[in-house]
Amino acid sequence: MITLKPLCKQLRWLVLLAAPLAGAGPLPELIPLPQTVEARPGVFTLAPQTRIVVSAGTRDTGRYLAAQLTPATGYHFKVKTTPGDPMPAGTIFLSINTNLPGVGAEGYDLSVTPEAVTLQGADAAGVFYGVQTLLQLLPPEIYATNTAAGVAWQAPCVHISDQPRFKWRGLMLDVSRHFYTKPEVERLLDLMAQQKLNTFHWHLVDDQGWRIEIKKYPRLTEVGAWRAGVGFKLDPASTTAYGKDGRYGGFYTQQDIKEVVAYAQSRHITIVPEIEMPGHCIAALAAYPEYSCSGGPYSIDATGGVFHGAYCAGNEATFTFLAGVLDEVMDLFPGQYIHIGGDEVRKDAWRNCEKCQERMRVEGLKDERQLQSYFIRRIEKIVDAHGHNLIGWSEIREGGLAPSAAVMDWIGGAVEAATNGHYVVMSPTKYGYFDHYQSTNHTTEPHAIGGYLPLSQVYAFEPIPAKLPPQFDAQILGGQANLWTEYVPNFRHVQYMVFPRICALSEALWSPKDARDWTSFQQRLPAELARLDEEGVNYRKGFSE
Ligand code: TNX
Repeated sequence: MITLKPLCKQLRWLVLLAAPLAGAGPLPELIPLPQTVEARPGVFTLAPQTRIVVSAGTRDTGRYLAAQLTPATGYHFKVKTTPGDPMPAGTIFLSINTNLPGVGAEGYDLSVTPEAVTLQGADAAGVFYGVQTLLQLLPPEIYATNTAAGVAWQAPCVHISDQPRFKWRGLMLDVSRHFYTKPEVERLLDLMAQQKLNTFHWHLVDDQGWRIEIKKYPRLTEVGAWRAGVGFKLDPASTTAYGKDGRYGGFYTQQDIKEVVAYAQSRHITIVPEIEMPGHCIAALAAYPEYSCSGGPYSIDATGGVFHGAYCAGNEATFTFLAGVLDEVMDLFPGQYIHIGGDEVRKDAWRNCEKCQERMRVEGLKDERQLQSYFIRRIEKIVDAHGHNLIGWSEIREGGLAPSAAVMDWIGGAVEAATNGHYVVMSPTKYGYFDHYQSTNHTTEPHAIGGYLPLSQVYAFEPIPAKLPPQFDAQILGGQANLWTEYVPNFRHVQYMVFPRICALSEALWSPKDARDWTSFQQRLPAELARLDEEGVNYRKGFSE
């Protein structure tokens, strides 16, 4: 009988002999592709005694790394400020170095050698993104939620120098059409951070539901957060978001919001809250019909029809109400931008409203488009006075764009806004609408709103508009994808719509333009899908379209 012991010894010897002789291996399969990657010979091995050594500004990320490594390895890594004497083999050093050559904000320099991992970030976010890359260098099982036995926790030796191309790398989630719980939102933030995205646009209110507690106006959530059923002709069993009384819905308390904001911050994600106005506001009007032109009544209807409701632009009380709402929202969200919607405002109600018409006469506004501009400018003053900036959908340009506003372009206007000195975030329907189908064969897909957005097309997303004169490139902050959720009634389904398209988005927003290559992306994707498998993400299979 052959005993295993001598065989193991022999193998170990072979490995030791082979390691220094072997040349650098193939390039690691990273998404998004870093700015530069240089493969070097050898491997770094995680061992139970591996230490994470942190210096000023990197302790949180050190702890985050230790926490990420524990479930799969079963090791509890020490996070220390000194390496210890003697320095144990396999130390991971995290530090901030503001003078890294060729590396700017959110960038990092990562050097993996057989003895140590040295990760320097240009700032705290850079260290965090370097950690994401380090995790990708390890076997995919590192993402497992339970101890993975028999895995050699090795990372290939490399030198990586990396930084993002764009500073706004976003994803929008609509929690109005369907509601997702706080842990689900936090899970999405985790997954976004792994893709090096840094902006979560939280579409908190719309016609079908108001999802944020506003203490001054409690009916917004008492009434506005609930509707008779799941709606949109969906199977009632497709969701679990039912209240005790059987109504469909839910909302986040202000305490919830604070916790989600902190959770996002620890993952270097800024949350941009969206409070829709002057349209897409039926849920608010169901609670407070006095801020509409007609006085109501309104009820929340989720049949997927077209809505005609808008806040009354002639009534001063409307602005008092919205200022009260925004005051609380701005206290909760520390980020620069407050999104006020502004899309698809049906002007019928304003046309038939005496107060709105009177407002137009007094202010010298020649049509309802200018009344929309007046509305947004008034809100802009409220937002600016609190030290934030306003951002809104393409339509906020109607009737003249508010002076300090940024535009989120979904149906055009980026070039005009950018050349006039406004900041712009690109989220064109053609490349960034994750509510669209992932295949032309609808029989194999869950029912979606329509459209067709395959992975290859997301990958082709170029945020700088072709027609923009290059001197205005810096006005384009970046881009994002939007997940509208009329037909996405649960969080597993959210994952299905987001993954793997978010991987293509990530590379479009992070990697150098010239480095992008669809063939190479397809070759690297299976490794990413293996990571998603380990962490139990419900991504769409069959990604070749
Ligand atoms: C348009 S995109 C909307 C949303 C819908 C979406 C469906 C935008 C600013 N508004 O209210 O959910 O189409 O694709």
